[in-house]
Amino acid sequence: MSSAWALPGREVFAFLGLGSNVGDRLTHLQAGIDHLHAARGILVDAVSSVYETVPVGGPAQGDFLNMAARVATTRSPRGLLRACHRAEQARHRTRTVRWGPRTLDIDILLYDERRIATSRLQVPHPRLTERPFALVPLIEVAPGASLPDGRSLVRALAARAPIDDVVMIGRQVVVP
Ligand code: A4P
Ligand code: MG
Repeated sequence: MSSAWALPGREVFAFLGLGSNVGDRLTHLQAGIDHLHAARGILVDAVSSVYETVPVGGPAQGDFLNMAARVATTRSPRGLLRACHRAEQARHRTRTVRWGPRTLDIDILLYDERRIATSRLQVPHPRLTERPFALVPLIEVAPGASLPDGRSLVRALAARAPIDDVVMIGRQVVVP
């Protein structure tokens, strides 16, 4: 039985993308997952493998570790974003340059097949379909999923082929 049943209230599934390219990257990712799982109204249901990826955009910076997580949540999209930001802050995330290096970034990639377009939150993440570093791990935890426009994630990834610069690594983050 899914751990989602432990949540009071109506839960939905959401999919998060995590990235780190500063310091002990794997520790930041695991801490991010642990922090989310400990937050009220969020249960981490599944995590992808961890991938080493070449930075896309921004200044010259170190390679990223990226991964994805499926969470069951009773939080609203904004409430979930707040929890993501708190988890980033717990890893002392700073924001200086756009797309600059970061200890931990947690983005909402998908939320219950919904399309959200506010000034603070766009879901699906607006650059998701351009980015193998987000799509490859996401497909591991959402293999049959589609975007709100009906296009499958797998088809979106195939459109980016050949996929370079996204390499699965051996060490893993675990579900708490
Ligand atoms: N925001 C809007 N929609 C969302 C969403 N779906 N999830 C807003 C999370 N946040 C969302 O984010 C800036 C603002 O986006 C937030 O205040 C939130 O209200 P941020 O985390 O402060 O900064 P950011 O992540 O640098 O911004 P942005 O524009 O979302 O960056 P991207 O597009 O996520 O790109 N290369 C590799 N290999 N791996 C990476 O992980 N990440 C980026 C960041 C660039 N290159 C990368 C990677
Ligand atoms: Mg972000």
